[in-house]
Amino acid sequence: MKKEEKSIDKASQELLKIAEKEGIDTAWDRYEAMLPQCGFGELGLCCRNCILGPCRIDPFEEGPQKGVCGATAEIIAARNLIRMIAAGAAAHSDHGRDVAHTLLLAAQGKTKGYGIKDEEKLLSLANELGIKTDGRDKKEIAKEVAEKVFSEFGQQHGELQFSRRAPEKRQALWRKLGIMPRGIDREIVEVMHRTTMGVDNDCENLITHGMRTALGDGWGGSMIATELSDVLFGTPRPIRAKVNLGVLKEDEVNIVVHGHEPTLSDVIVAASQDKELIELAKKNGAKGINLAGICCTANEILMRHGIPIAGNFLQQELAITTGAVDLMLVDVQCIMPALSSVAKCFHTKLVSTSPKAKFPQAEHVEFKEEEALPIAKKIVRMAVENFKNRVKEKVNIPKEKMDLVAGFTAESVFKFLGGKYRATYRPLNDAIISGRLRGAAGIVGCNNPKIKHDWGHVEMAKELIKNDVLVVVTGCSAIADAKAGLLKPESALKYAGKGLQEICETVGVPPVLHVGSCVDNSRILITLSNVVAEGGLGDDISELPVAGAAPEWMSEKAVSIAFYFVASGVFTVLGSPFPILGSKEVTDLLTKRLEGTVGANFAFESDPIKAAHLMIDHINKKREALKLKPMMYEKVAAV
Ligand code: NFS
Ligand code: SF4
Repeated sequence: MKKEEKSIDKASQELLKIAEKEGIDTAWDRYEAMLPQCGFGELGLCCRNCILGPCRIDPFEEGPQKGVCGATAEIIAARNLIRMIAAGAAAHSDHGRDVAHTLLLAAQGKTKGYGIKDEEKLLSLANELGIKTDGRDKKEIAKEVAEKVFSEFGQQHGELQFSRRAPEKRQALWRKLGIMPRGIDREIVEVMHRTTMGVDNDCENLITHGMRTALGDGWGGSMIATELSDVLFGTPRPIRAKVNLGVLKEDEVNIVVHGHEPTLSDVIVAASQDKELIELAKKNGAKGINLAGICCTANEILMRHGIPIAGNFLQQELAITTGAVDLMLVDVQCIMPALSSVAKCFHTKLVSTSPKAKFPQAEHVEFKEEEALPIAKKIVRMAVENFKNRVKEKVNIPKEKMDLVAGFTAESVFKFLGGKYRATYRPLNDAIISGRLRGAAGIVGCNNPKIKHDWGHVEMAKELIKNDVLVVVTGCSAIADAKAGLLKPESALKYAGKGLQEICETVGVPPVLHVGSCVDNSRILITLSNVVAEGGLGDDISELPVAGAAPEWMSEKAVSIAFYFVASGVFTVLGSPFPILGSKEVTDLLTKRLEGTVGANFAFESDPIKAAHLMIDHINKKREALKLKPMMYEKVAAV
């Protein structure tokens, strides 16, 4: 593979050249070495769930069609898929649990480094959760909020609190279908039970429970992570910042934080601004301390502090390859085990911090919320002290960096659209109803060397905004678009259709709105519910002219996200198919029949332009069903 075929991003291309010269393996090389990848695995036809096996079903129908226990392709593919949902939901939800734990400690005054930043949000959450607020101390309220939220994880019956935010019609449908989540952990455990040897052997029944589990992520674990992070670290507001490897600085100590949980990254922001440590950096010959992020933890501190982003998932090894990173600290999720060997080629210190995620060759500095700030300072000091070990000749920082605006939320975007004094979705709904906006789309998820880096995200976003579809983005997708300049308000003039352009100009927002990390996909669910509640566009999410996509997905977390969107009624297109194509029945269920139950299907399409048009067609279909006006600026095709 030539470097131009690996990534559309110039900075990444440049570093891939250096990696090749220096003999450093990257994910692209390891992917090529892995080819051809296992066909059974790709199609979802292998099973290791018991030791009668491992078993595999022959897709050409010449060899065995059943596992030793008698499991068919249908059973095996569905079981494997919902185990992916369970893992993804567990990752998001455990993150949410940790944020709740931090809130509890902060409320008890047991932490160094955290407080309650958004009191207004704390109070509104307390009201929603039925917790008294009148005349009470905010710490007492926060304690009760944290305890209430904790109980949602282990709850055995009833319904998750935040599921009430969904339109009533949707809630009723979930109850009717038996997919209203009861407790976050309970649904995940039940996936493991149902998929162990000899339990649930009906692929439709398995997928149905998969949806319930995913809903427990989207309207449970992830939403808890987002809401409580806003309380603890502040609700984001529109903010300017910079993105790409060019944000690293030749003359400063460069610290890169990588992973997911804002509990760590937020306090590192504070430590990196510590006067004493900055003085120490200067004594060591650096001009200052420069902090940048990779992956979702980067999005967390970008949204709340405007900290620059060094790159997305496929740039983690490349960041170290610049030779300019003095310390990379990681917590959990999406951290390639390969990082330790790349770091060995440079002076870069790799520091792991979570008891849940250790790396044999990294230094481990365990992070504890109780001692957050002192630990963060210790790590920053390690970086400062490592600056002198940087080898000048090995430093290659690409020039590329791009301006962006981020920090949109379900609360702030539409405060914006409604003008300064009105927090209302009316203008957004009206823009859709009048045909100025066609609809909206969420593009989310990862990078994957199977698809040219960033190309899937950027081309899809461009095609959608060209067709007057407002785009909201999260995770590594947001970082891809940011690097391509799509998160600048000016990009509306360059790329957006006339209707969307008018809206962006009036309100001063970019045509692609960055709403946060992957757990912040919950902000999209809230936004969709608010749009329904505002009125004029039907009474369920499945009636809205909206669609979702994950063009470069790779993580199990993306499977859970995709499922909670579809189960909430949003048509969702994936760049790579789920590993289920070996089962005709499961494929048929997911791509054709789910619409009959939950009101939305999946589609698989690797070409981002074609995928965008699947979304546009879907949006048009929904506009027609709602009998909305024709698009304002669309020429009627000549007969
Ligand atoms: Ni989401 Fe974030 Fe990126 Fe994918 Fe990984 S960082 S939680 S999983 S790779 S978008
Ligand atoms: Fe094979 Fe069935 Fe055991 Fe899976 S559960 S490994 S298909 S015998």
